[in-house]
Amino acid sequence: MTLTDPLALLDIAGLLSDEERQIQETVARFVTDHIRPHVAEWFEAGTFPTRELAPELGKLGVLGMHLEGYGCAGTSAVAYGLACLELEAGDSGLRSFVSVQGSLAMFSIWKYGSEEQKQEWLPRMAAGEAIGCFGLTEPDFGSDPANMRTRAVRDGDDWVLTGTKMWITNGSIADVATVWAQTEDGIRGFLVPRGTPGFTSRTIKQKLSLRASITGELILDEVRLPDSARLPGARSLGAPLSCLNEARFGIIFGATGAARDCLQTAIGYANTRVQFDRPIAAFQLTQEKLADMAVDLNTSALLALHLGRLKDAGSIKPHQVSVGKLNNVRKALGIARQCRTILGGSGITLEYSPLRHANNLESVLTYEGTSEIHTLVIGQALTGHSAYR
Ligand code: TGC
Ligand code: FAD
Repeated sequence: MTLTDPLALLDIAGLLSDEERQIQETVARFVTDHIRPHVAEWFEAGTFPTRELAPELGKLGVLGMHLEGYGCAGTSAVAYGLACLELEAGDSGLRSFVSVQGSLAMFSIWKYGSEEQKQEWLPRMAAGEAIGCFGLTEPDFGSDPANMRTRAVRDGDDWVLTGTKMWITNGSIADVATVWAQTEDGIRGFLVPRGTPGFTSRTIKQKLSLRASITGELILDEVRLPDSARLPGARSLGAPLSCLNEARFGIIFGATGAARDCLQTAIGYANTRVQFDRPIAAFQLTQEKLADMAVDLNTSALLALHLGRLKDAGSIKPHQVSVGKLNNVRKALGIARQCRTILGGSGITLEYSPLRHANNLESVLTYEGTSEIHTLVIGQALTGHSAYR
């Protein structure tokens, strides 16, 4: 007997409901039909066909899928996680698009927006007709957003925003940006529609990672906005950080999908590649690699599922999300690199997925809180001491 799916080793699918399995299969089919045939080409060209794919992803129902109302599907957190797993098995850039749209841009409006803001943006964003981005990071403040320089100053009834946001997924194509800025009263969030005078963006080029994803810089030069553009419910740094919990949660599952794709590819290759008159899969050293990776992959998937169940029960804590993000991305990156070794020279081309995934996972290790930051979050939970500054 051979296992075609390395996650079958522990029969993790047996822990899912019929509905969860169905959603996972539907997303997996979408990725097989719409993403796998093209993704290497997009990666090589450094492009992502956002405008074409977004409505398709909207029809699939994955944009803001775990949110209730406003055209969103309102699925469980586990179902959302499984969708992320299948999307990232295709490419981290695809999962990034869906994470940023649903868990950062839409979630910030859904959680902190006014009823008018929700009505204006959420249905169109769920359908993939409008694209959002989330601007927290700045050129000089990544891990430490509390010190951001972007300022929003009151001028009569308006706000005037000035500052720069860096490394913003979908930044140069988004129809609306959720922008976080310092005010006299602490950090606040603003919705900045594309075309607002003083608001410009540019695409960041020459990336070696997450090439099938658009990453941009936002420049706000005295952007004047009415008070109705402010997210009324967002009153401190806790607001953007709470959005990060949502996207980090998706990454916990997503990274596992990238790792599964690598391992599946490596097992397939090892069974057909013959050296010294035997398939390389028959060598003990190869089997040790495969077994170690399968153990890591399956424990990552169990951790993801456990955290998903906690989230669905409404009891998940931010430091628990950090455990999942730290472990599962680190393990996925290790698996992707090890799978590349099994592919030998063929492993350095785009014909096979592991090195593409490994390159992508370098970004995933850094964004949404670096591995060092998540280590410190866990350290603080264990000791009570904050060691960031
Ligand atoms: P600190 O004093 O600890 O906290 C400030 C306030 O925030 C609360 N808080 C949280 N609330 C909800 N969820 C969390 N995860 C939270 N973490 C903290 C905290 O309780 C406090 O509330 P209050 O009421 O007392 O004011 O803040 P700090 O300045 O010491 O920083 C803590 C630290 C380092 C953990 C935080 O700054 C951090 O997470 N830094 C990492 C930044 C980051 O992850 N950036 C991500 C940008 S978005 C992105 O990367 C998108 S990639 C998307 C893609 O393409 O998929
Ligand atoms: P820095 O914070 O400068 O960190 C550099 C190094 O120092 C890291 O190893 C870090 O762990 C370490 N370090 C920092 N502080 C400490 C400390 N206290 N103790 C120990 N080590 C420390 N941001 C958004 O707002 N929206 C987006 O959509 C978005 N998309 C992104 C897409 C991509 C492809 C990438 C690469 C990034 C994206 N980001 C986005 C930004 C991302 O969140 C930041 O890159 C990340 O938070 C780290 O910030 P930094 O790059 O400024 O690194």
